[in-house]
Amino acid sequence: MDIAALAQSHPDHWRLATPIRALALDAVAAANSGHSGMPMGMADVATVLWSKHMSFDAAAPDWPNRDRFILSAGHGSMLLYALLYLTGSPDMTLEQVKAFRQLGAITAGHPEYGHAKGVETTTGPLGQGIANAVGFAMAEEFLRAKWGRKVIDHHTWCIAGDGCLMEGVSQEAIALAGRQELSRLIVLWDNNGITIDGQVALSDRTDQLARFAASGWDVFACDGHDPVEIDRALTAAKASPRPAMVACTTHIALGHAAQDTAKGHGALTDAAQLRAAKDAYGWPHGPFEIPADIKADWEAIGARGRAAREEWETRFALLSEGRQAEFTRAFAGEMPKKLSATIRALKKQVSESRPKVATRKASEMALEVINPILPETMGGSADLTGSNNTRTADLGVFEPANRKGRYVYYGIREHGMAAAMNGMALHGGVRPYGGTFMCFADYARPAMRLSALMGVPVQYVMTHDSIGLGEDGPTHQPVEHLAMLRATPNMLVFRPADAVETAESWEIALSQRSTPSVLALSRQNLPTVRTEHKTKNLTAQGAYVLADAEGRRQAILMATGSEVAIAMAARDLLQAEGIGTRVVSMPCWELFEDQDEAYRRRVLPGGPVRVAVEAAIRFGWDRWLYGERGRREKSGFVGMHGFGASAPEGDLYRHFGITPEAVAEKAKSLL
Ligand SMILES: Cc1ncc(C[n+]2csc(CCOP(=O)(O)OP(=O)(O)O)c2C)c(N)n1
Ligand SMILES: [Mg+2]
Repeated sequence: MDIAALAQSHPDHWRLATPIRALALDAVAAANSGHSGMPMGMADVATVLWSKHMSFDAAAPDWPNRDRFILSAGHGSMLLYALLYLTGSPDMTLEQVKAFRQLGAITAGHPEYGHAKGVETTTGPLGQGIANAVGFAMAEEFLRAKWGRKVIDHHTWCIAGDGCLMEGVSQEAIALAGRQELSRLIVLWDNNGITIDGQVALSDRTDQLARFAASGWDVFACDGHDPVEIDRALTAAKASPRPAMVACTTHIALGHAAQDTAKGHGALTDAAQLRAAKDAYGWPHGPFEIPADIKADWEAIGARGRAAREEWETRFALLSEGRQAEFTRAFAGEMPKKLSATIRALKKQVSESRPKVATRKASEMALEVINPILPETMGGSADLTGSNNTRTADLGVFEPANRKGRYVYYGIREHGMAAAMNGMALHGGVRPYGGTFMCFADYARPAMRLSALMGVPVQYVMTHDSIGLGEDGPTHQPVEHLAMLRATPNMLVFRPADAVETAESWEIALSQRSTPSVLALSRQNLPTVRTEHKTKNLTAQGAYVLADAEGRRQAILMATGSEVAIAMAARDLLQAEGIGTRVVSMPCWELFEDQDEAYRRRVLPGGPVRVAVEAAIRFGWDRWLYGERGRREKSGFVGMHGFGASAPEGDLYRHFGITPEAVAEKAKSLL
């Protein structure tokens, strides 16, 4: 690679691109860790994109109509930090760049949503960013149709590396985007032929252009170091009526001794080699030193979109006050005031009519009243619509012919669905929820984890939540999934017992602004256990006394979801023998943990024996059995001890010993 020739052929461009490379080298060297090669390879593409194509105003990183930029190859975080610093993003100071990867800095090792403004999503787990980008582009299509081009009308740009395209989730994302004809989505592939282990050819020979084209994309290619070619490719990609992929042929760690090698992927910290690379660029400046004229030119690029943003604000101000307030409410993730009253009315009706329905059906009943008053919800399912009960009457189907549709057929793509929902929620103005069988939380898990890590309020509707699903057998019966989900920080896991708790769970889940939720819902019908209407949302306390002991309290039965009715029946057996028994319904452990000591003590006083009942493994229950004033020798567990089996539901509950009789026996054996 003739660096001098590159520099001479387009000096104005070179002058802007070089400081990105220099900052990446300096920051990685200062941290003595990180990834230098990717920013050095993609600096030219990024410079053309940010200076000529991307619509943004660096001074207003929250402008709702900005183009979104997603660095899916998150290890190249210094590319993004350098761009934010150079363009003058308010919180990206040079001090922050110097503190790259240090505790408390906004310049985390991989871009983290919620740290630096301008970081649209957390990336680093390869493949997530490109799948998020699909969700961003879906949200844009929906909102453009809903609010009109004067309010929402922008592009979603994504830089993805070889690793992103190798990850399986990328195929789910690409196929979904192709089917949805997301013409505002443009993926720039850093085609450098290198990953950590060496050449891409070690493990892959995919024709990526053919692959994207086969999924319904328009594909383009350019020399990723030639600004004229890059500009031409980006212009063509923007004009394409389908999602576009631009293969940018680049050299990893351009100009460094490690160029075009796997060594160039990581931290290039050798001082002499670093100096030599800068010399090759014709960059005589010291570490972190950016000449004022170059910085000023970059800041002018950052201000390029100011007029567009101000015009947008003027247009927005012309909307009726009601519409402005509605837009602001939806983007802030606030619930309409009507939500509580709507849920209360449903609860009252349910506790009076006492239906015997599956909680997945109860969830549909809740969504039937929620969706009409919450116009920002976008529901969906990974090909289990009729099982997850996620589609309600008024939603319409989101597709190219109907961008106002609010129901997404994600196909059999749990991971792609979860990652797209993250993107939709992060875009703002949309409240996504999506369903699958709870067992397949495993397939969605990497993106679910990021919902929690980023603090985006996505709702996961996970039906068929135990052996209670019956004949489909152990492949479909979650046993360890509740434990896995409960172990995830910043995630609310609801396992409601009946239609009342299900409605309450939905109200709480939707009221979260920075916490995702899982609703673990039954396939099988369950009796209504909340037969007395209470206006208060009892699920909000996480656990509560559903039925108290009559006479001296000798036993406390703790249960969730479908096993609450079993605990109630066990209580009848015990009370008949004169054993005073309390039943505690525990629909959401996390919320119960949040209650104060006095409340927890009232629900779980010391003294009585304790039996936990849940058709899942025991992992986690010891917190409630031994902790909270409980005692090891006075507590027992009735639930699963291994995988399930294929049989009718009733036979399975008997086979695995999860019955009222077994619970009563367990309690008596501890007295
Ligand atoms: C899901 C996931 N697996 C593994 C990694 C570790 N990892 C980080 S970068 C990388 C190689 C990526 O190759 P490529 O996208 O081509 O990046 P380049 O080396 O070209 O910068 C790997 C394996 C990761 N970040 N995420
Ligand atoms: Mg690569």
